[in-house]
Amino acid sequence: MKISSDFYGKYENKDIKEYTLTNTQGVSISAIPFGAVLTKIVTPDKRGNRAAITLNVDNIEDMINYRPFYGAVIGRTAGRIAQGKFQLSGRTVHVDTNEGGNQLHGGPQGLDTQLWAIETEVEADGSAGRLIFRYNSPAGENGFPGNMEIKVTYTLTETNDWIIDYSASTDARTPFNPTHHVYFNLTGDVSQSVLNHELKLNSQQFAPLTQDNLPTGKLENTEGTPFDFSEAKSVGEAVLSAHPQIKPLNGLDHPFVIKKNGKNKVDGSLYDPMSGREVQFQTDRDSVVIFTHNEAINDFSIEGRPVRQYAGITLETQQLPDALNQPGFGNIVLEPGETYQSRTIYSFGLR
Ligand code: G6D
Repeated sequence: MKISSDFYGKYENKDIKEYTLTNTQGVSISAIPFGAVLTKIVTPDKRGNRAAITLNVDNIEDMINYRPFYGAVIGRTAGRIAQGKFQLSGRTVHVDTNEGGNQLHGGPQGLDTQLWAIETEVEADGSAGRLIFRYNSPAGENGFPGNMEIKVTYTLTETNDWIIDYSASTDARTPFNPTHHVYFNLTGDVSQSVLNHELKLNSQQFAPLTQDNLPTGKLENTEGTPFDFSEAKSVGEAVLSAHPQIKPLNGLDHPFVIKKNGKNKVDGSLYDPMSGREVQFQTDRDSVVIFTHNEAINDFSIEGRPVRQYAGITLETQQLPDALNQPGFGNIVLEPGETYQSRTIYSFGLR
């Protein structure tokens, strides 16, 4: 395991470095302290050709100006909070809104817009390397109560696992439901779409959305619908369907409830038959939001090329979005004295 660092860009007059962990299998992950943004994952395909398998902007300016969330840590709460409000300890909390009167992905100054402290570490036996990010989010930031200490660790192992560990504490009751917004494109070429990727999910229920992309609060069975990924099938088969939950969005942007099948079991996988690359994931969270990058983007380019529709797909593990306002979606409130802890593992392989 090797760690290297290089100049990436400037933020508020500070030099921002990009840190890269590279294992002896030719897999590497890179990230920067701004937003704890994962700037690249490189893996070999079945012919041994290494290429980036994630969707990432080219520079910090595009991250700041357009905030596409590519590769960023999302929080304090992932997804949307309806009307930017919720009940907590018997009162209504109003948080800062940033999308049509709702709060999206932690608000206008979400965790993806903050400068994190970074430390690096390599296991003495070389079996793993770590990028450790820390950020203290003050009470009132984006309208949330509680001073929070947040730590996110990216570990790359010699067995090709990328492990994301989140831990956090607060000095006042506050919601916390972070996720990671990595987009995968396993072709290694972002000018290709992900529609031929095969997705498998250990899920039998999804959360339908309102017109504002908020969960309606219901959970529906996937069986017999395009949302059924219990057997691997192409992303395109779902995305291009005429289903009333899919057609208006031009694709998927839906939470899937993960059916728990014990510890250390795979919760889902994404496979690209052309390159042979596969990503399997496992998580201790209850759901995964699958977003298929349903629009082309003209605001910025990647390596000089426009960003096409379906350029990537997310596997955003989290508790169900808008849980604060949806009875039955679970409790995401962190108590003072408690330590929040969660883990998601993405494992890279070939078939
Ligand atoms: C998330 O669910 C949301 C999308 O609606 C949003 O557009 C994207 O992040 C940036 O996955």
